[in-house]
Amino acid sequence: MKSFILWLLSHISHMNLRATPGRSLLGLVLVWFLCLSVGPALFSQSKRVTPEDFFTSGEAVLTGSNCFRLTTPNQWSSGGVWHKVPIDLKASFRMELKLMFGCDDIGGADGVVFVFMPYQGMEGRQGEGMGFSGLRPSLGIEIDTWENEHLFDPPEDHVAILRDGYVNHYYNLVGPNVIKNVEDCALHDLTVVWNHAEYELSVQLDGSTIISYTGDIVNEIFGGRSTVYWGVTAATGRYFNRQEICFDKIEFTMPLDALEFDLSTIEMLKRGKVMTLDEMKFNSGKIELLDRSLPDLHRVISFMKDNPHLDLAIEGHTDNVGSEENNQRLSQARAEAVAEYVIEHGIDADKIHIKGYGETYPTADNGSPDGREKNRRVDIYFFQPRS
Ligand SMILES: [Ca+2]
Ligand SMILES: [Ca+2]
Repeated sequence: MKSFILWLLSHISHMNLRATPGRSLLGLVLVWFLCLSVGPALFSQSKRVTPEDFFTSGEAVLTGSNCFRLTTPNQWSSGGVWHKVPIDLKASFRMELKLMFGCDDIGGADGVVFVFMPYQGMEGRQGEGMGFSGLRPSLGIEIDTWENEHLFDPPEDHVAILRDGYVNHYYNLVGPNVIKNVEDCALHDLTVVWNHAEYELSVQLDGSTIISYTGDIVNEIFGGRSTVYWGVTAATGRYFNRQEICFDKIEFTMPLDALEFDLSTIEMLKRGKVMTLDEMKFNSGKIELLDRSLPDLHRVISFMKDNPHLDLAIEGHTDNVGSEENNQRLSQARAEAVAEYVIEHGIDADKIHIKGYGETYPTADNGSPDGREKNRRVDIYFFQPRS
């Protein structure tokens, strides 16, 4: 559907240049209608996480390919595992993990908290604090396995959504909700879903929704800051359990216009380095942009908006299938397709310089399908125009 819309957009923009006012009006109405029907452009990315994505605090240690022990089965143990890269609450996400709460139901403690907070490297209090108490500002999803009567804990294992490091249920956002015993030596599936459009945070344990909270977390808890770190903390006190976590999968649904190049790429681009847009590929003989090219295009657009003093050079290249002449035309048309998309998204056409190089600059062997795909590419670089 999206490629169809892009195709139509590119044809309509040609139409607007050449057609009568009546037809271009029809074009605009069509664009408006299509934009309404698809809603905001989104980009989904699903990622398996690896231990290198996290750092640990306290007594947490890596124990398997994707698992960490958070606490030892000893008194006053605590540990945390934190994702190194923050997430943006302006985008929706889904995280799948597995938690082990220990083997001792009657005498085991204290529980695990899934935490969002704007700072890295802080540790909350042990025991009933579960490594979360004292972290502020913060949002926490607790799975508490020990009843502390003065905190209004129910006697059963329970879940609640907490804020600002307060583990007392008098101050919680939602809960406490009683759940079945989880101190059974087994790994339990925990899924945390943030629906940015609905402001809804929901939590599933072993496939059932156990708690959800709807609220403007960014403004009400983090004072307008949407970029936060996330991690999991756990602790023991006078009573204890071995508590573990295994990470499985993180899935992000970013609005396209929230995408940016990473910092090292931005530095490289500012220095004028030529970059091949890895995802900017084309089907053989075709000029239409593929859906998977859009995230990189939006990174280019966002870079240009942040660096208005720089111009953009777009260079199209092809493989060696077909005649040289045809490839020359094709490479020019591909560079133009990229330019059109960027211009449609608010970049001044005067700042864009396009050139097609045909098949003259291959970067890979045209003898293999992989090599040919690599050669059907678009290179870009930014430069300071002469005034
Ligand atoms: Ca229990
Ligand atoms: Ca407790």
